[in-house]
Amino acid sequence: MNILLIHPKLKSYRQPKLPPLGILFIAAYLEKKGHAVRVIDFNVCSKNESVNQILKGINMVGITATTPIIKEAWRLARIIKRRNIPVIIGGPHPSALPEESLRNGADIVCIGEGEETFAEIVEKWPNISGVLGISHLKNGEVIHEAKRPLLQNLDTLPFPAYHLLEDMSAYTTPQPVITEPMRTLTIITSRGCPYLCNYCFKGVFGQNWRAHSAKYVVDLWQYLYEKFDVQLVGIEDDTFNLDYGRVKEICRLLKERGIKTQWTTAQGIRADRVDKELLKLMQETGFIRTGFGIEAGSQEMIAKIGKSLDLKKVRAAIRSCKELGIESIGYFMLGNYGENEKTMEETIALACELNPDIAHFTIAVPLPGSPLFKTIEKEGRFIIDDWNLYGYTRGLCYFEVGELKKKLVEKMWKKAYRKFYLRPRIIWKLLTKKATWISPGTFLKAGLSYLGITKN
Ligand code: B12
Ligand code: SF4
Repeated sequence: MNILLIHPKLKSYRQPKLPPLGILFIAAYLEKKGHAVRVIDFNVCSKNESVNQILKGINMVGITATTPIIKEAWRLARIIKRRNIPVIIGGPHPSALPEESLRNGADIVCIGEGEETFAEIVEKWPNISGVLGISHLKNGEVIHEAKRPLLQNLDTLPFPAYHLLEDMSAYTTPQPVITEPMRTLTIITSRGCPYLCNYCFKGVFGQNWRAHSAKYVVDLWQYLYEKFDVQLVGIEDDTFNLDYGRVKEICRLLKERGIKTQWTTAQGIRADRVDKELLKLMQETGFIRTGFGIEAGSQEMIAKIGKSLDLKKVRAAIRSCKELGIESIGYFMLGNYGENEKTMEETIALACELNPDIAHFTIAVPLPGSPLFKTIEKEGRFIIDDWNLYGYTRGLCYFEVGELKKKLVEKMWKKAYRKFYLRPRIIWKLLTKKATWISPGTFLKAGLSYLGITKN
């Protein structure tokens, strides 16, 4: 079959441009089964093709979607369906709310991991009843087939089909504003997470952490380094360092094979599963920057949001990064359930005390399917219902509950950025950083929007 896989354009705000790994894994799996696959990432697509040209000879289309791109996915699905081509939508958002996508243009929704599911749909089409892990319409009625068990051995998956990316040079580093541009590709080395943060959606990869072996990871790394001349590898795992021994082994293999890339763990690593020795080893293999998901300013609030993280270990991890010269990014969240002005002040104070190189403050987003969403449904009030606006970087408040009001949360968000960044030593640090001057316009724009002076 000729299959087209699409990553819809994110239109409502700016984000780093990273390869759509979900559909790249599916593409590789389908290619291995003998199908011809094309991938279009509308976030970087520069070709000027008509819809007819794009869809010529295509037998089936798959579209990936998170919440802020789901409406664009539906728009594309409706255009494609007018040509009688079946459309499957998958990814986190439709996995949480499958019926909604079936009512808006999808023939089938894939819930959870998509490699085996998509391959089976292709094989059985149009007799898809009984395919595990899908929802579909039968005579206008929604049918939810049984769940598909998660893949047990991730190493059986072929490498994501990076070779199908139409313009590899268009992808940015995970932190484009603060990083000098260089050939970057991202990888994901594990799936699932055992923690229980209330704002997180876990309906795709579940609760059990499954990882590619160190050998698979370094084979992939070497492939990107040698085949595509990658200079920076961005690890996008939720919890890359859950297994301390695996990280050590990855570093050992990187050294042994002489792979000379820089690398980062921008999504964040667990501060409680890293120490100076490991960070040093990582640094020796090109590791330059890491994020830490800290989220709240007191141990009590951290417990309330289900995060399970010892702040003493966060302090130690950031101290080690500073001592070694590894750049650190602190992720902090404001306006989560159970917060008030005092707890948000504590978060801002902790950010200033820890003083990572970069602090990101986000307002809690009740992602569909997350525990937070369910709590707000029961106890609070959603303020924003347009999925296009669901994103952590906007500085918008999404819900009100108890004493937690929109005005307060948005005020605290602006205060957080101003308090953290408008300190002389931080301004000096930013102004003396080479990356600031590579694209001063972008830097200024981002700065003004984060300080609440302009819109994102
Ligand atoms: C890297 C990452 C990013 C990167 C960008 C990724 C990209 N290329 O667009 C950045 C930092 C820019 C980012 C931004 C955002 N992200 Co993000 N991100 C991730 C992260 C950590 C990894 C994504 C990834 O590569 N996964 C690996 C691949 C293999 O998994 P996958 O994409 O889910 O694909 C599998 C299945 O979903 C399914 N599938 C996917 N698509 C399709 C399509 C078809 C047809 C089929 C059959 C199956 C299928 O099969 C795939 C293989 O098994 C995930 C968490 C996670 N572990 O997945 C969060 C996650 C996807 N992000 C999330 C969110 C909320 C966002 C933002 C809204 C936050 C923000 N900053 O504003 C934005 C949205 C941006 C956008 N363009 O959509 C949520 C999404 C929840 C939701 N309801 O949509 C997640 C799940 C985190 C979480 N646990 O809450 N993100
Ligand atoms: S936010 Fe990160 S640590 Fe928390 S449950 Fe989600 S993936 Fe796990």
